[in-house]
Parts: sequence; structure tokens; C-alpha cells
Amino acid sequence: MSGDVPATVHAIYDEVLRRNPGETEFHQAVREVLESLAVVLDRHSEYTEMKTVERICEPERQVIFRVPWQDDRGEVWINRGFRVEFNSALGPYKGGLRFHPSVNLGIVKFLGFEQIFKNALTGMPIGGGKGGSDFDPKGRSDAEVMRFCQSFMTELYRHLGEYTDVPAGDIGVGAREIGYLFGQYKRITNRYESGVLTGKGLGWGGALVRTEATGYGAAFFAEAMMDVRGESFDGKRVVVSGSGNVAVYGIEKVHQLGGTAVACSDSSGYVVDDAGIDLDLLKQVKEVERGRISDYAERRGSASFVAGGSIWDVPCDVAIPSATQNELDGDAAAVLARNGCRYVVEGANMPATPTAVKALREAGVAFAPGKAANAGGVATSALEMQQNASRDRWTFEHSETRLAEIMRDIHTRCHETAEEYGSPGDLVLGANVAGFIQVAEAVHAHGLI
Ligand code: NDP
Ligand code: 2IT
Repeated sequence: MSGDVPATVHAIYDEVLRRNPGETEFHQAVREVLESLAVVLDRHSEYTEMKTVERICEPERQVIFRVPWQDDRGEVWINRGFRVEFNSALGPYKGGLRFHPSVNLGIVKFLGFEQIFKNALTGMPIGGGKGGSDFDPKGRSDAEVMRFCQSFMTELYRHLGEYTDVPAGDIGVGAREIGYLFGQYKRITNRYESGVLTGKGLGWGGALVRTEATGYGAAFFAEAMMDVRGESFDGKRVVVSGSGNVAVYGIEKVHQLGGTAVACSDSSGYVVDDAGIDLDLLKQVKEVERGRISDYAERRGSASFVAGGSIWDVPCDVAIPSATQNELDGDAAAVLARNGCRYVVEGANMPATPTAVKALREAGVAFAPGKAANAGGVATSALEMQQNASRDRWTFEHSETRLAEIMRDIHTRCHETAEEYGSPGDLVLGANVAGFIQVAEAVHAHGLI
């Protein structure tokens, strides 16, 4: 069943499969980490004796709840809400909420599991968690989104707290939703507890750079990878999938660093714009009008829209998949490599399939896993918590400098750990091993819990 998983972790993986049937994305995320950990278990027998890996694979708490709400016509809808509090060894559970019709327990668990190691890599005091709902905000009015968020928080609030569990945004959850969620939390608890959610509005406890952080951070990470190879973004063609929060600010920073983003997408198709994506227009279409990427092509002479299809067919030097899990498969990876792509940097969580990662490695394409490359978002959430706790407010420049330092540090740590464990250049192994050891040490210090 577990195929070529190394023998040392074989039994652990089989047990994860047995205990979590049908949760394919969770299996995929666990397997990828376990494949990196065999070398660690060889050096640390205490992790085997104390079943440290097994404990980390089991969430500390999983909450599933009903979310009833009424649409503008009075029709009643029942959605399902989730919060998986995966690991609190390093700090309060921290991780986003995703509102998307595809959300199920397996997806929330894969995201929560990844979040544990990502948060460790940031060096900030945050544990790992994730949540969300199968609610689809697309096409819903503000009033409907508000009613949904209020119902969702009416159940979730009892599990949250600035020292307990601190959600933020993810797919389908941005500043609007965080506002409604915060309002309902405040109303129920009668506490203005700023640090209970991150990604808040700038006028009421939010932090500068949080909006930009994930995309900017991914671009900084890519720059660090290029630096090691004596290269830079200068003159590079970049393809960024998605056109949401991560994609838009990834493109912005790519442009500032000297690259040109020539394509982006949404779930209906992709646009190619050889003149370079016009960011003002993209923000107008996606952020202000909440429109579709095809609207961008209609208003931009140099752009064309391709319905459906694969954005990875567009030749580029750098690919930054920033939409969703498993959006870049083995065939797409082969096409990218054949077209001369040299860097693939995950802006999204687990966008490249295992087959894609293998194909990229074999083709000599430098690859960065999401848990390292997209950690800038949650790292800046931790900076927001820090500002809330001290009732302080930092400038954009100061916060961006912190973010850039954090991303460089994560890259250095992954790079050096990969060398130390005998796999130079393998940032997947570097990220998994560095993140795991940090969590495992804290788990040990806290005793058998
Ligand atoms: P948004 O909701 O802002 O944007 C998501 C984008 O991805 C949209 O363009 C959306 O298109 C597209 N997309 C979503 N689901 C699918 C799908 N099933 N198939 C095709 N396209 C899809 O989300 P974010 O930008 O915040 O998140 C993008 C990725 O980055 C996710 O993997 C998320 O987990 C990850 N991430 C986000 C962080 C953050 O701070 N926001 C931090 C770290 C990682 P459409 O509108 O058509 O659905
Ligand atoms: O996947 C992620 O890291 C996020 N969605 C951000 C989490 C956070 O708490 O800022």
C-alpha cells in the first residue's frame, strides 16, 4: 500500500492510512514529510522510542460543526465547518480558514499538517492549525457572506483565543470575511481581543504588509534561490497561477525585483500578456470588482484569454503556482522543463503533485516547497500578533524588511539542513527536516502529552 516509502517510516505511514481512510490529500502531505524523515530517525533514536512522529501525525483536536444560514431570498442552507488544531508545541494553533466548496476533513488536515512545519520554519512562536467550510462565497452578496460568517463564528468562537487558536484567511477568506468573523467574536465574548484573528483591516488592528506578505515572501524566497546560483529576477519571464491574494502580490514583487509576470489564471482559464501583467488592471478586476480573469483580457489589448487549458503550457523561466493543491501535475512539469523553466516556487500549499516534484528534480529544475516558500503570510500574521500584543504599529518599510529577512533565513535554514542531511539542493528535505526537528524538540520538552 505504501509503495516506496522508506522502511524506517513504513509502519507509521501504513497506520496513518488505516486511521484516516479516504483522506487522500492528508495522506499525500504526510507521505512527503515521512519520506524526508528516515534520515532523521536514523540519527535520533529518541524520536522512535517516544513515537514522536506518530504523535505529530495525530491532530491534538478536530472540531466539525454545522453552519446553518439564510440567503437573501430566505432559503436555508446548511454548510459544514472545520477547525483542526493540529499541534501546539511551539505556540497557539495558527493557520488560515478556507471557504471553498471542495473543503473536507482530509483537505483541512493536509493544510493543518503542513502548517505545523511551515510555522516552525518562520522561527515565530506559533503552532499549527487550519479550518474552513465547504461554503462557496462566489456569487454571494456581502449580506449573505456576513450571515454565513456570523453563523460560522457562533460555533467556532469557543475554541479560539489569542493564546489558544488564531485563525486567518486562506482561499475565499480575505479582509471582508475576517471583519465579519471578528465582529461576531467580539459580540459574543464581549472582548476586543485583537490577537484572536490576523489579516484584520488596517483601521482596526490589522498590520501593514499582511495583505502582501505571502506573495511578496514567495518572490523573496525565489530571489534567494537565484542568489545561490548567481542569478536574479532580472529579465526573467514568470508564470503565476491563480489571481487571488497570493498571486496578485507575488506578481507585484516579481515586477519590483526585475522580472516580468506574463500569465495568471483562475478556475475558468488563464490569460497570457507578453507585455507583462498590468497590476492596476488586475487589482481592479479581481479585488475591486471581484470579477473573472477573462474580464482582464477583454480590457487589455496585449492579453489573450485561454478558457480551460493548462497555464503551464506558457513558456517561462520561473513558475510560481499560487492557486490550489495538485494544480501542477507530472505532465505539466515535463512541459515546463521542456520549455526551459528553471525554478518552480510553490506559492500555494502543495500545488505540485509528487510526480511533478519528481519530474522537476530529474530535469534539474530548482524547486521550493510551499511550507518554506509561502511562509511569509503566516510569519507576517505572527508580526501582526506581536503588534497587537504590544499595542504598537510598525511602518510598511519596517514590516517588509522583517519579512524579507525571515524569508532569507528560511531559505538558508532549508538549504543548510539539506546539506547537513546529505541531500544538497533538496529544499523539500531541508524544509521537512528543519521544521520537524524544531517541533519534535518542543514536543519532547513538554513530556508525553
Ligand atoms: P484566493 O481565494 O485569494 O485566490 C485563490 C485563487 O486560486 C483564485 O484565483 C482561484 O480561482 C484559484 N483557485 C482556487 N481553487 C481553485 C481550484 N480548485 N482550481 C483552480 N483554481 C483555483 O486564495 P489565496 O490567494 O489566499 O490562496 C491561494 C493558495 O495559497 C492556496 O493554496 C492557499 O492555501 C495558499 N496560501 C495562502 C496564504 C494567504 O495568506 N492567503 C498563505 C499561504 C498559502 P477562482 O476564483 O476561479 O476560484
Ligand atoms: O497557508 C497559510 O499559511 C495561510 N493561509 C496563512 C495562515 C495565517 O495564519 O496567516
